[in-house]
Amino acid sequence: MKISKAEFIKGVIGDDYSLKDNLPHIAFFGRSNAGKSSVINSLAGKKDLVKISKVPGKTRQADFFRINNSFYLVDFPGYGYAKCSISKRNKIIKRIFWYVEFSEARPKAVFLIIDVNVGLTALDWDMLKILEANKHQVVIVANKIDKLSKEAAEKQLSLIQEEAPDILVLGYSAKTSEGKDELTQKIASFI
Ligand SMILES: Nc1nc2c(ncn2[C@@H]2O[C@H](COP(=O)(O)OP(=O)(O)OP(=O)(O)O)[C@@H](O)[C@H]2O)c(=O)[nH]1
Ligand SMILES: [Mg+2]
Repeated sequence: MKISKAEFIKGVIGDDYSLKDNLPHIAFFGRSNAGKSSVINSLAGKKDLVKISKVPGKTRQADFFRINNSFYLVDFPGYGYAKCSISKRNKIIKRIFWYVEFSEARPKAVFLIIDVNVGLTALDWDMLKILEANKHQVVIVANKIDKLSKEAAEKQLSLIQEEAPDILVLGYSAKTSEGKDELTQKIASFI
């Protein structure tokens, strides 16, 4: 698959994840600042399909992007942003959990974006557990590999893979688009 068309369709704040066309969803979850929005931009080959910012907590709603008129990439707000109020953080986490557990718009797969330098945090493990309990297909995308040397990136990726042996871990860089073909093919395999 090649991504030839990417359009912003809808930003959802409440619990309405239903979109009339019934196209499949692929969800992007992860800590704030891990690079979810940047990964979507790089996959789409568009610099500002999704707004990103140096200030964490940029994505406030679940943004639905229709790809090639055939499926959605869904960019969720990040969890675990320390400067966000506790009630706001809880709201975001509740919303994500609701989507994962109860929404009719069940995603075909969830791509958990992490920072390759940070690895899997306690909040990521909470998320992985709830995803597993609800039998979701999950792929871990270790983003920002451009920040490490090739050797350091490989070492860090194998450490993450050892920690989560049952889940595919892909290295990625939203900055250089390294890993784009592999990630695109993986997404396509779930559609
Ligand atoms: N070097 C490098 N920086 C990246 C990469 N991906 C994202 N960034 C930077 O990381 C910061 C956060 O990126 P976002 O895409 O906004 O992260 P997010 O996960 O969508 O964050 P929230 O919307 O707050 O949940 C920005 O300053 C990006 O430029 C990458 O692959 N390499
Ligand atoms: Mg974002």
